[in-house]
Amino acid sequence: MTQALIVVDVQNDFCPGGALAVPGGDEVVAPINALMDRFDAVILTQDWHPAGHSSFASSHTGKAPFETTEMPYGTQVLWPDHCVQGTSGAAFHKGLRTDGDLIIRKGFRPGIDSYSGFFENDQTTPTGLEGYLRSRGITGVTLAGLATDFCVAFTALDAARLGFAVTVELSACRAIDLEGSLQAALVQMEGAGVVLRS
Ligand code: VGL
Ligand code: ZN
Repeated sequence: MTQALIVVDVQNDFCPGGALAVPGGDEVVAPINALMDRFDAVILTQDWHPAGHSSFASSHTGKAPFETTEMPYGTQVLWPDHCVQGTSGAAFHKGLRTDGDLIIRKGFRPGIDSYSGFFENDQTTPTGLEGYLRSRGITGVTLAGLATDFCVAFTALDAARLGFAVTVELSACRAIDLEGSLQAALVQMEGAGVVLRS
């Protein structure tokens, strides 16, 4: 089996001091760097929003971060402004190895968020990652990065649905954990056949 490591959103805004800091977010850097050499391919995802993105609470009058709103594609959590294209918050953590094969950007369409590296939150608009993996003959993916309960989980669930063998390296992930979202994500991933490694 040809195996890819997918490194999810290890960016400054998700690390301590960032706009949407995930507790312990920077602790994933060293284990992820160490994992990279064990894979046939290394792909990094990068959350990459235009200013004024529709997933930002600041784009919705009367809304605060971590409240939700209804979008045409379903319920959307509203976030603090984060990972704005070209800003230091959108850059990868400075300690992260970026000598991977592909960087896939997501969340760049103003009206739609994209947690998964495969499909945007309407679950139909593709990023192109599936085609890349298939044309390289990759059949198994291992995921690590930020955040366990959002972008890692959505990417894992899409990968499983697409027929890839999926492992999540939990020790190289950290969660946001909004109102039980971590536990819910773990249950969903297990139900989808994702191997959760601690
Ligand atoms: C993420 C919320 C908003 C993530 C990205 O990387 O998990 N979470 N944008
Ligand atoms: Zn985002």
